[in-house]
Amino acid sequence: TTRTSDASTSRTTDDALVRALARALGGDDARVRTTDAAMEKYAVDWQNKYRGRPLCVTLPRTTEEVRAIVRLCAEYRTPIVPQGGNTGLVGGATPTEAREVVVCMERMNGILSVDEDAGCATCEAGVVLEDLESAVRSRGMTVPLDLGAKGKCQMGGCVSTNAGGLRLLRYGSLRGSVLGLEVVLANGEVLDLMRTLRKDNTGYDLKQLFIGAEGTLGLVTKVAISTPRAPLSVHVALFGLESFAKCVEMLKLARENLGEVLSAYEFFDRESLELVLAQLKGTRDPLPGKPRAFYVVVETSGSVAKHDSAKLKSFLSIVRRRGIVVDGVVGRDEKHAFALWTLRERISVALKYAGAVYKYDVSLPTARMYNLVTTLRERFEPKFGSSVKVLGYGHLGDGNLHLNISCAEYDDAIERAIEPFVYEYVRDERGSISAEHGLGLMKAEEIHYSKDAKAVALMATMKQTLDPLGIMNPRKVLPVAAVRAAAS
Ligand code: FAD
Ligand code: 2HG
Ligand code: ZN
Repeated sequence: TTRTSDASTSRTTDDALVRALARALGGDDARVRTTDAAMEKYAVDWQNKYRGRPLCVTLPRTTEEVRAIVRLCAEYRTPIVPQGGNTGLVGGATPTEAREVVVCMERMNGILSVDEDAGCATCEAGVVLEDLESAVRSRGMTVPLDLGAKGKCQMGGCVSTNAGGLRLLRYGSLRGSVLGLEVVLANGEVLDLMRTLRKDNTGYDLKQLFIGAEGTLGLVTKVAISTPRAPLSVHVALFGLESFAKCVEMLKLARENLGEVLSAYEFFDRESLELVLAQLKGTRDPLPGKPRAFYVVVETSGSVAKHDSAKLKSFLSIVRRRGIVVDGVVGRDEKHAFALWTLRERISVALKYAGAVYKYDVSLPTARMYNLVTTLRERFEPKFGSSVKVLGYGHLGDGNLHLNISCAEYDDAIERAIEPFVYEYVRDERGSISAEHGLGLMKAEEIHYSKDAKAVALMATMKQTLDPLGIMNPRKVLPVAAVRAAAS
């Protein structure tokens, strides 16, 4: 255990730590927050589902200050919760009840370099994704990552969750795009892996350990990322289809016929569209008339508009001729394309407005992906009727389903109907219980559904090596028992 059990000793120690942290951050009250009001936005997650009671919230400005915080927390055996934009969906950035020190990176938001020749950028971990995108866009480049939370999520948070998002189909995962990292380790040392090389085969690729580690192995303080040329021509089309099988059939045809210009292939079901239309002002049914069971957003990105639109046109005529799509619409201009994208990108925001939501982010064999949604609907219908809505949408081109169960309030009976059923279903399909959001607090104890015991034990050994005191984001990612076993 990292904390003493005696309450008064514990309080005295806590006070001493807070005072030491305040000194380390130059006595700036705004950067070591201790009141409930000042800590509120760091104590609760984006969905309002997870809440903790942190000892304090620290807002370092430099790597040196991060080092000082980590060293003090190690000295006082007090857990650290790294936090970026706090948009994570699995409770990974939320403190627990254990009086932890939140280290929020929002003040480390400097863009350090943008290199057009090499096609890469370096920045501090607290840079907001959209700010980095604007900075590189002005030089004709783009960040190979885009997601609905771009206005708030930070580069350090995205790296730490290995966020996937809407461009993964085009640019691959962050594991390929991140070129370098600077990390403050649990003992307060700085691990300098800040290179911008495309190729570097000197030993183990240590930065990969921190990509997707959800703050359990160290604190990411700087990021180097490749920034490809921004596409000169972008087209967006939205299709209405009658069955999920047709969405899958069309994906194959899109890969075949759009080839190198295909940059996104996203789907959502009618239930998702209805929720967006009901919850988000200014949204309109893209294909008014007969409701379709499924919608697919196809995006192309290339360098010659004429060439790309000719390809899209020919693709449209193929899918129409074969009776795969019922109808569709092509974005007339940037504004229209943006409106089409909104229908897909803002489903999670609409869900948040609609009440409580149980979220599952799974990888499954593409062709059978939607069976999980229909199976759950059948499970819910007799018991809960229409009070519980089951929605399916996601990154179809990446085999990633977002299964969301929306209801008025969180309810144990509903949760019991979902879990462990969903996890067992995914295990039996040899899928993954976390395609892109991570395990965080929500799924730390469920990792065994996707990883065997040996893999989990090896992860715990790595955790023990890098964080022997167990102060880096405890109870996240790995089961408590596995971490304990590795420590003994
Ligand atoms: P946080 O939520 O603050 O933290 C996430 C995790 O990383 C936590 O475990 C935290 O402890 C750790 N962490 C944060 N910063 C650091 C750091 N500097 N060093 C070490 N650890 C750190 N995800 C996708 O993959 N694809 C999507 O399409 C997508 N869309 C989203 C849309 C919306 C509207 C929302 C709200 C979320 C979405 N997400 C998506 C979830 C996704 O995980 C986050 O948006 C993003 O990756 C988290 O960044 P953040 O800065 O908010 O991190
Ligand atoms: C998306 O792709 C995000 O929209 C969020 O990953 C998914 O809220 C969700 O379940
Ligand atoms: Zn997603």
